[in-house]
Formats: sequence, structure tokens, C-alpha cells
Amino acid sequence: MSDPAQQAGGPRKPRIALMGEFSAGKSTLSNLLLGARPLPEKVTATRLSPVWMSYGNQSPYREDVDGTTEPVSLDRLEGIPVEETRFIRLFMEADILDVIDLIDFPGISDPNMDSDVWERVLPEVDAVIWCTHATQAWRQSEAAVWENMPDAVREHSILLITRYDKLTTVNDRRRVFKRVRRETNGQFGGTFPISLLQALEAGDDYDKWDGSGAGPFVDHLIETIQKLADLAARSPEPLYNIANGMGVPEPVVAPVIPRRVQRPLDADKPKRERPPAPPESGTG
Ligand SMILES: Nc1nc2c(ncn2[C@@H]2O[C@H](COP(=O)(O)OP(=O)(O)OP(=O)(O)O)[C@@H](O)[C@H]2O)c(=O)[nH]1
Ligand SMILES: [Mg+2]
Repeated sequence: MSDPAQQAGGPRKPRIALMGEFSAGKSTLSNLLLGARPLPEKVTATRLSPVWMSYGNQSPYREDVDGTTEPVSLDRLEGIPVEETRFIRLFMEADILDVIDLIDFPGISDPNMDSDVWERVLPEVDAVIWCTHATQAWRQSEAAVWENMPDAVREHSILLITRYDKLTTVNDRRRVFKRVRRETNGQFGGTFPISLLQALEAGDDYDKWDGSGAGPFVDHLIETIQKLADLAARSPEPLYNIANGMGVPEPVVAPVIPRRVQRPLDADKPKRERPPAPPESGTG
């Protein structure tokens, strides 16, 4: 309905929501992924409706809760009526938006904002990157929201333990990571500690980028996007809705055989021993 690619008849792109508590780093993460700042700095400090970002150069607009749309000015986003706005649509020619849409959510337990403001946008999403603040990671309020998320969405979602630079000792870091992994066991496709500020500052410095935690996270994100793109191409319905009972259509393409099991059939040669199983991956 509100997806321009779909309107143009193209396949739908996966939609990834950035969620978490107030100030956990959602907008900083969106700057990092986009390689640019979509909103003027002063605007990011105010309460905003969910901001849905797509590839393109169209002008921004807001969609009202009744479905009507209205152009908006980036300089005046703070004047947008949050309660009556379903989301703000922004368009940028950023590489990542070539493959996914990003939806930057407001903080989940902002006392000045009804949770309905973001809950009503959940049916639009396929997956979530959840930002949890390292120094107060995985609060009850976060666990409570995540508990209600459909399994299929959770499986394709990523937990980022942000502001990891604020934990200064190795012991603290290990302790927080272990606790969060224990408390969220099996509820995310992957969990990664990250300093978003260090990642933003890294530029072309590969060691700094990797040291910030961004390297492993982005590798995992790319894998996730590949899986979601396949789902999105097959279904106009976001995963959140599919998981709520609408059903996933059967794949139309033949399953891809992992490279390590593709071996030319050779009848002359005796069968070889099975190769050893690969080591377990660090995610899950
Ligand atoms: N030290 C440190 N600061 C960070 C990190 N990530 C974000 N910040 C800072 O934390 C503040 C809040 O970050 P935002 O990205 O605006 O957080 P948000 O989740 O979008 O916040 P709301 O939209 O208000 O809920 C900003 O001043 C960021 O610069 C990090 O990894 N390390
Ligand atoms: Mg924000």
C-alpha cells in the first residue's frame, strides 16, 4: 500500500525496524547504516513518529492514521502530530536502501508517548534490529515487548548491545554479554556487542571498524537480508503478518545446495569419506 516499489510492480524489499529503549542508539545506527544523517541533528532530539526510509529522491511525507498522506518539511518535523501520524516517509539514495527499507522507531518506554504510536507500525515489519544499552542491558520493559513478537520475526532479528565502549573492563563486558545471551536465549538470530560511536568514527580504518564490533554485525546483517529478500520477493505481506497466520508461500526457486556438498559426480572413483562437520557458528 505505502511501498513505492510495490506500487511500481517490483518485488517488495525487506523492512527492518530499529527498536529499543529511549537513547539506546537507534538513530545512530541508522546513520551508520545509511552512511549519512537522514534528519537534521536538532530534529533527532525531539519525539518523532516512526520514520520509514526507502530508496529514492521523492519528497518526504507523513501518513496519517486514517491513511491519508501529506507532504512534510524536514525542517519542521518537530511540528508533526505524533499521535495522528502512522509514520513519516523519507527517501534517500543510500546504498543500503537499495536492498532494504529501514524504519527508525521511537523509544519503547518513552513516558511522553503512547506505545500505540509504534505498536501500530509493527505489522509492517519483517525483522528488527534491537538496540539495548550496554550499561542497563535487556530491561524488563524490553523483554516484555520482545515476548509478544512473533517467532518468525524474532528468528530473523538481531540484538545489538550498544554503547559497549561504556563498559570499560573485560570482566564487565563478558558478564553483560553472558547475561544478555542467557536471558534472550533463542529469541534472536544473532547477538552482537557494538560501539556505534567507534564504528561511525572508523571511516576506512578496518581495525577500528572491526574493533567496534561493526564487522561481525554487518556480516550477519547481510546474511539476514539475503534470507529476508527471498521471503519478501515471495510475499507482499510482511513477516509480522505472515507469522500471525497468513502463511508463507512455497519457494519458487530450487533450493541452493551449499558449496561444500557440491561435488561433480564421478562414477569411476570410490566414494569418499564424509568431510568433517564445520565448526559451529558464533551466532544464535
Ligand atoms: N558512547 C556511546 N554513545 C553512543 C553510542 N551509540 C549512541 N550513542 C549516543 O547516545 C545518544 C542517543 O543516541 P540515539 O541514536 O539518538 O538514540 P535513539 O535510540 O535513537 O534515541 P531515541 O530516538 O531518543 O529513543 C547520542 O548522543 C549518541 O551519540 C555508543 O555506542 N557509544
Ligand atoms: Mg532516535
